[in-house]
Amino acid sequence: MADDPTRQLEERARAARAEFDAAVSAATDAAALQALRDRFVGRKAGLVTALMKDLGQLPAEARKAAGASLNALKQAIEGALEERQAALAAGEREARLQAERVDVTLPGRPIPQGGRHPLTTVREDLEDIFVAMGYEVYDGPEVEDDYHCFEALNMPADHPARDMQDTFYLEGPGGLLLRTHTSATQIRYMVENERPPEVRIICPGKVYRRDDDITHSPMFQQIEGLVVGKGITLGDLKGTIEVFLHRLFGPQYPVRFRHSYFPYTEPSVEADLGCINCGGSGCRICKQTGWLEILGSGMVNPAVFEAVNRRLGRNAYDPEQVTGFAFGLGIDRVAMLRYGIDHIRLLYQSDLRFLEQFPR
Ligand code: 2NM
Repeated sequence: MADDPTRQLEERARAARAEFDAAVSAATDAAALQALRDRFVGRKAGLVTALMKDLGQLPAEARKAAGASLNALKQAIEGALEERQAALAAGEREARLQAERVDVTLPGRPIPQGGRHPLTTVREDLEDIFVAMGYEVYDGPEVEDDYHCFEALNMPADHPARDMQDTFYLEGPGGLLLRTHTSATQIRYMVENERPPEVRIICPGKVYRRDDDITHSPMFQQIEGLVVGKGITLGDLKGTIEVFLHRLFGPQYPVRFRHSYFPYTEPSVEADLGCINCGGSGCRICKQTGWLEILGSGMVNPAVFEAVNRRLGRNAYDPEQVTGFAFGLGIDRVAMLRYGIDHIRLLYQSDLRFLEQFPR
């Protein structure tokens, strides 16, 4: 009986099944499952495959039942392998979901809220005041040429006023430089104006000078205004400046005008405001004078109109027909006065400890 080949085959099948059952639940990855597939049902060396090959040695009457039983074993093994593979895949997926779990109930990370730079706030306040008076805001390039920055403003190459506006020159052709005042842009506007001689503009922007101390920076910001037309007078200038300063700082401060000199205006007038720090009694801010120098201004020098006319090749701004007034002030200076800032560099260091002190 022990030599009965049918019994022997059944015995080998049982042993294979027992070994497989133990091994399949121990397999924990795809490689282990493939090794089991090779060992039990592999085409070349599979144990069950070998058993099937040995069916031929059985007596014919036993072959059919044994064959069916081996087929069932093969199917059971393949089914178990697939099941185990699915279970491993499900386990991996579950582990990944757990690992990548997001707690949607956690509070959000706050996004730091930015705010307006004090220079932006002041520039926009200035723009609002003049836009309300009918002015157009006009931008121009910071890189300019000698004509727009100096020559048209009645400052020929040997003019001493150029010493106060020493600037930065670009290398290369064209004689380009960084503008020292936004008047350069006002000249540009007059040259490019489609409806001369009527002008009512303000030009805010960055300007550059060879200057560097606690109240001066090599780059600072200016706003300049220009009004040109028939019958514009010094009275218009004074009224405009007084209304402007009262809207900017408050109507409680006195405004006074002093004579001054600029090559591009005649007469030239500086405007002072009663000190907003001490109310006029004298302090460190107003250098004990009770007054703050706020802006320079004047009636446009006819030489400026003539320089523009020469460039245009026609008498678009006829000095016999039109007059104008202009003014300029530093945005940095207004910001320093308004917020009590004692060093101009604070405005350009992007230090949040400084910037966060300003209203959003
Ligand atoms: C100032 C003071 C006085 C000024 C003059 C001109 C122009 F283009 F008409 F010639 N623009 N800006 C001017 C006059 C600027 O700033 C302190």
